[in-house]
Amino acid sequence: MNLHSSPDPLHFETRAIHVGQEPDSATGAVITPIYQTSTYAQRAVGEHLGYDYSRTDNPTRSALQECLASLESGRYGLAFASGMAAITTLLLYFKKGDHIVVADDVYGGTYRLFQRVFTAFGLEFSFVDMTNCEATRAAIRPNTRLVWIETPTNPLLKIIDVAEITALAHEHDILVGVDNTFATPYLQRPLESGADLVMHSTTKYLGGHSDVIGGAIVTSDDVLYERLKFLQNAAGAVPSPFDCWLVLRGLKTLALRMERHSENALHLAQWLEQHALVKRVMYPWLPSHPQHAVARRQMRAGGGMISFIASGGKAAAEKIAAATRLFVLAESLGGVESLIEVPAAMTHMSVANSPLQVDAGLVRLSVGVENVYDLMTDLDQAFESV
Ligand code: P1T
Repeated sequence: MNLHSSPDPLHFETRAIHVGQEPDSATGAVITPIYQTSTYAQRAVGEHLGYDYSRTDNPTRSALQECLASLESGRYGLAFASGMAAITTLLLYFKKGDHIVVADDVYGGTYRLFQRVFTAFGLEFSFVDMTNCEATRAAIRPNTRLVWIETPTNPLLKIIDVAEITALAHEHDILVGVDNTFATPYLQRPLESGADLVMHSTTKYLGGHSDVIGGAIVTSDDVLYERLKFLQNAAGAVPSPFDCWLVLRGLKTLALRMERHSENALHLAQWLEQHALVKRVMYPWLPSHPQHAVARRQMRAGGGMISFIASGGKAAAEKIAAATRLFVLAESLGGVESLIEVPAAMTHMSVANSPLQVDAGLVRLSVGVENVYDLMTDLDQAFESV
């Protein structure tokens, strides 16, 4: 099967199943083998079949990288050992004195890496509300090299207009990177809006089954790719062949899962909005969401993440999170099973006492693909514990 000679571009669902995953040329295995090897035989010194050492390249990883690139409408994919490893490798692209403008509501670990690790190496960061284009413009300095977007943001689910912020950054020759973990390429493709690179925690929806930690970067920029490919090998934060295989398997059902995650989440968000014990619901597909219009333009559906503020603050939030039976109280997101957490005390502990601090009464749901009525019944009984 030669996917590249087809006159018609294949659709997303088809590419997720086939790109980079042709039957194995040696055995005909329909599923990409797990090439669990660290090294490769050379016929003569320097004469090999394209692979010499698995930190540099591995066929299972190559399959994943090719598929990810295709799904994000990019030319090149790079896989990493975690989402944080992907961001760390990207930051090695910059040098002392470079300035990065960052969305003011990002995953707590991203904030921690920027503020508590890379500032010590001389990188400078400004955090700004990127739903406000003028505030973003004001944050740009002569030494700004990167604008870092997360949309929807974690955990407040703010929607940043990628096309608008990219146009602004490009006026100043600044690179734009988008953490597309929450939306996935099924719901939005930042490279098509002009962004220079897309990053993922493949731990989440791309893997989809809460059984792997991984990360990725996709770009179409030759210069950026060559340098990041060099850094992937030089710094060495690469995923194992088995972990690549797990993510590849997850990708095959990404489209189906994102449809159901989004359908279930919309249903629950509408129900939560009517609930007496809920002060505010944040979900991009609700008309009450402040950037609802941008979300409708930029995304295909609302995704599987909901945040809400419980009436009764911290105590109520923690009681609800401890009382669910189907929603598992745990960090992370994007798996087939539903999860519940309290960001201020869990995923976003590292932003406590910072300007990015989140409301202690905030509850975050990762809505899975279970039956939505079972999920609603579960939340309803958890609210009774308050
Ligand atoms: O956990 P890791 O694969 O290293 O990915 C980090 C990361 C990066 N970007 C976003 C938007 C994320 O949500 C994460 C990880 N987030 C969680 C573990 C969480 O519960 O929010």
